[in-house]
Amino acid sequence: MDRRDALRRIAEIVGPEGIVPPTEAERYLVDERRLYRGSAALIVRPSTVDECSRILAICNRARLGVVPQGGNTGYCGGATPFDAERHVLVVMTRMNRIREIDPVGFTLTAEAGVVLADAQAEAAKHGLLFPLSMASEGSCRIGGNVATNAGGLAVLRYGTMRDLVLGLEVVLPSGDVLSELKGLRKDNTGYHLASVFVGSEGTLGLVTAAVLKLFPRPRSTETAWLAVSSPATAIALLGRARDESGDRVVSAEYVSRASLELVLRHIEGARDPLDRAHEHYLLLELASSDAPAALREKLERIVERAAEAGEIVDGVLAESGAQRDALWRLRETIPEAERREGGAVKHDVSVRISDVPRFLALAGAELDRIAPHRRSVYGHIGDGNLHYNLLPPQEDPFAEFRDRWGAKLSCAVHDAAARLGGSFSAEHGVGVLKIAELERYRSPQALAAMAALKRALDPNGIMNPGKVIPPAAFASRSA
Ligand code: 2HG
Ligand code: ZN
Repeated sequence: MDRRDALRRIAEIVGPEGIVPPTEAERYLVDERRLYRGSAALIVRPSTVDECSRILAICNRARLGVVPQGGNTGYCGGATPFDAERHVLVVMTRMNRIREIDPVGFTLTAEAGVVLADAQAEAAKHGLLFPLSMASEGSCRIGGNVATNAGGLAVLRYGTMRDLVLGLEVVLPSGDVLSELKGLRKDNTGYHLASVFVGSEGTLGLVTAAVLKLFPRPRSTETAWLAVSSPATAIALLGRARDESGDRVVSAEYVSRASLELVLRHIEGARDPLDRAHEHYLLLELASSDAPAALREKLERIVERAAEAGEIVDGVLAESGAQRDALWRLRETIPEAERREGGAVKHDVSVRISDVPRFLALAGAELDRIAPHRRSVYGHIGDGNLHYNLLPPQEDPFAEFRDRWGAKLSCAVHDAAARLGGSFSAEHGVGVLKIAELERYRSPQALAAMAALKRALDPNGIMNPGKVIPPAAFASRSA
């Protein structure tokens, strides 16, 4: 089948409602961070699994690339098409049905285009919790969460998306539909195929639906904004809180003074909850099915003991839902504040939790040798995952700083993580942005295994071409 013929047939399959006209293409072709401006031969929004299956079968025959996209909130260009002749961008937003909720089995079956916040709200309607949570939850979609193995703010307690997926429905590159939506808690019948697709960033198949794990909804939540003497004490405090609360900690987010200052400067209504400035903060949240007073008492006791041990220098406990929201806003708007400051060279590293202080010392010393910069360090310290973001010295233009120093600085940050056995991408994935890092930091054995998997499931290389797998590892036959 020739290219034009294939594109015409795909357009017929989705019908006029499923075609994105060129006048509306911009929002799908430019990524969240505005790092890339892509191009595609066709942008379609299918509305059924059957349509997806027929589209992929045609692309496979005509050797057209298929680029899946959910909410387009990714950080690494993984959902951007890059070929105006041969890439079909498949936007999943019309497939947004919640197919089933099973309150006895604690599961929810959602299509790929369901907005994360809508899945959370549906669970809440039934008195249940879907715990995946992040600043982009109002626009990111379940399919993208699966494809990138999304992390976010409650991983410490509930795990990443991989831990929350019980099964998937996936359209394979051939157009065949792999349907594994049984929602079983136990099923050791050969390979766990869903796991292969979680985090594969659309390079192996098109995720169309997922069975997700739900949890009992906590009856009480307590939140504290604590100034700590160092990141090491933040970790000690987290250990204490987990232990003394009976493992009720849901989130432990580190915020450096520099990051908070960006928020105070750029985010309307943001104010420092403490009277004096401190270098390091921990946003700690506990949740449980205890009565609210009991959980509050637990948190107060933890804070008291931590203060006695010198771990906490100052702090506030949220007294209301509104205050809790205000504290979270200080953490969640850091990326927006960085953007308004002019931009940052961003990193998403992880190390073992106990190695976080060593990582900070190693990376800091190395960066000081390379170039003058400002650091905005924050993130999910409870997962050993920090966003170690670098800004130019005040008044210097960001673009110049990025072009001159970005690559060197990033290499130093990633090398520091690698020296401690850490990761260069803890939760944002690889996409197109971090392929060189994948080649540099993952072992030849791991790269070969990934390429073998790719060739086995997608022999014509049509799925999200040019993403994740380094071109050298998958040289031939790609779309
Ligand atoms: C967060 O934790 C996100 O806020 C974004 O993962 C991190 O913008 C960033 O560097
Ligand atoms: Zn993050």
